[in-house]
Amino acid sequence: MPGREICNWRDNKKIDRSSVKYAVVWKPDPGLLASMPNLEVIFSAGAGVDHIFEDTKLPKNIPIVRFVDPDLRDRMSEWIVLQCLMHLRQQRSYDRNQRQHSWLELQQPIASEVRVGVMGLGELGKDAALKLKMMGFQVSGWSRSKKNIENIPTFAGDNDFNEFLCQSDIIVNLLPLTNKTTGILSRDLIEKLPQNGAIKPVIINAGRGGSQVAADIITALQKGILGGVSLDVFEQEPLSESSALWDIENVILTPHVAAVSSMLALASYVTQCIENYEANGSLTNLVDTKSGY
Ligand code: NDP
Ligand code: OXD
Repeated sequence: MPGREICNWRDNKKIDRSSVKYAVVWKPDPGLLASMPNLEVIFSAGAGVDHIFEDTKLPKNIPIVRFVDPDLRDRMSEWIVLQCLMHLRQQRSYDRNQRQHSWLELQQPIASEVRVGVMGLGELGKDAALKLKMMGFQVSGWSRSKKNIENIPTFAGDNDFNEFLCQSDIIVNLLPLTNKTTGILSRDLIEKLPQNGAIKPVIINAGRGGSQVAADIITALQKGILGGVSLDVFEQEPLSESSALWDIENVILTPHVAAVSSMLALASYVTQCIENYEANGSLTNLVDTKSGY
């Protein structure tokens, strides 16, 4: 953005705070945004905005814009499809067998025998659902408001939740972290997943760690109620070295990298948003502070 001063807060904390009009943030220091009296727009450097709402001094009435971009979407769908295939094709078992030099064929369902339920049908969930469908999985989705997606049955709200869970062998969580979604991946949910599917129930979480109850997941894995999990996000990040999750068979862990924001894509997105805002006052992908996403 030629002619405009751009500061990295971490490098230059002496910056005149009253000169800041736009802030692009990821886990901002509490109170930092409130100390900028002329701030007009807050941009989240990621799709999620829970990291902004954690600031108890967050100024009210300043619009918050989420990061929505094909680059982020495609990265997330790559990770989700990969995880579904890892569990479908029992890749962890083949890895173990390889280490033991064991030539052993495992019984193999095909994707069309496996039902995947995607929680959250927003920018990321919808794309993941469509790409899983393309791979042959039986895909359905659940969101707050009802969606119409071709060839994908959809469920909405609390009333449909149990019906949605009962027909999902693999649960993919792409919900934002809000009051309503905190702890949703719990024993209660796990017990509703079918035990008679082509594979044992699997949970895949790339939404937020606060949505999963790790202790319930660990117990369900140990009891064989869950067949496996893939977790990219954790209530506490980095995940504690002492967490039992690291060593459980068929647990796939990644360090919050399912879809990392590309700085190039983010810069070009924010530039475009600021240009539109200054040209006609309009902002897209605005966060609804009431619902928290
Ligand atoms: P969106 O806001 O576009 O979509 C959110 C979806 O969740 C919507 O379909 C919404 O329903 C649904 N939803 C929200 N609350 C509820 C609820 N209480 N019950 C049912 N459905 C609900 O978000 P994105 O798709 O862009 O991103 C989703 C999340 O993914 C982010 O918030 C972030 O936490 C996570 N993320 C993780 C990354 C990683 O690397 N691990 C990277 C990027 C994002 P409705 O459509 O009706 O509003
Ligand atoms: C995001 C993230 O919200 O990377 O974009 O978690």
